[in-house]
Amino acid sequence: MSPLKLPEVLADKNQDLSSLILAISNACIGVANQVKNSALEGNLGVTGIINVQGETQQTLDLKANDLFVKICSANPKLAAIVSEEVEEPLWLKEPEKDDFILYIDPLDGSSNLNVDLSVGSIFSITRVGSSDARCVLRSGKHQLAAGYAIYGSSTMFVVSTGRDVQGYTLCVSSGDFILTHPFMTIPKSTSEFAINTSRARFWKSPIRRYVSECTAGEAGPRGQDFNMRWTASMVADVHRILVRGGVFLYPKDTNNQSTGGKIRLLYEANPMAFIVKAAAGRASTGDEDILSISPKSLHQRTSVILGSADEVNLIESYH
Ligand code: AFP
Repeated sequence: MSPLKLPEVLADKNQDLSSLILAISNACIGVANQVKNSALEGNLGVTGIINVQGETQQTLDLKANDLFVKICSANPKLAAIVSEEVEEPLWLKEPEKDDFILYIDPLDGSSNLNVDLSVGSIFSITRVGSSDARCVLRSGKHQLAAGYAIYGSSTMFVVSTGRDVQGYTLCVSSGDFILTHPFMTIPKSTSEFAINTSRARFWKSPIRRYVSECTAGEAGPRGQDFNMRWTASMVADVHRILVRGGVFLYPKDTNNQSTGGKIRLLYEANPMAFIVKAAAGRASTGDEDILSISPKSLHQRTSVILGSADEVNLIESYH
């Protein structure tokens, strides 16, 4: 049997949703090319513009955003796009029942670009709200589909419509996404964690306790040695967790308390929480399920602890 391609797997699903997912996958192929050619085309480096997050935009952040908008806005059922790079929602039409809203982080981990490390794109899709069609502040429970592309040693597109998670690898010669990682499942337990330890002095006691117990190794309370990885791209860290297990932590700490954390809720935490849950993992703030958070603002940030279920349960119990 020949290997399945993305359109074949989506063929028996909701046609409107499938065609939007296919448009997103095409945008990701375009972004993969932008990333690969960035040094040759003079696209490395910053624009000089500070985005709504107060962060310096990289040239490719904007180019990737423009590509998503160009390709996805041709979809007749897409009413609005919410992007990390744009302050307000981009309305494409008067929203109608059954239309979609697309949330994107067009290029996650873009500080990795100049050093040739993995970056990615993250997306989430909901329907427009039934009571207020122009309200894009929808909790993660309303997601119909979510996924990411990772631009690493290969380009992969990982997508979930809620029941399972399927991973496709871009075939460089044909330009097709081929199903290479069917039914991705996060192992329940792990001995690997991911956190930026340079922030240790800001951590609150539950995180301090968890990490110190892991680093105590076999002689400590966990009775086993742990490994640590941090790539500064959530896509790359979550992808590793989907493939071999682990836990990712970007907690609210005493330094980012006023903003609620670092990771953006609508286009980073929600889609990753949706995927992780569909892959048998868990995603929490430490105090509550990420998918239950009612967003108050478009670029809201949140605490994120996600990955192997046993570890997330343990960290939650420390809160
Ligand atoms: P960008 O999308 O602005 O590049 O941010 C990436 C990110 O939000 C997330 O992907 C990483 O896990 C995190 O930042 C890394 O943050 P630190 O640089 O604080 O470790």
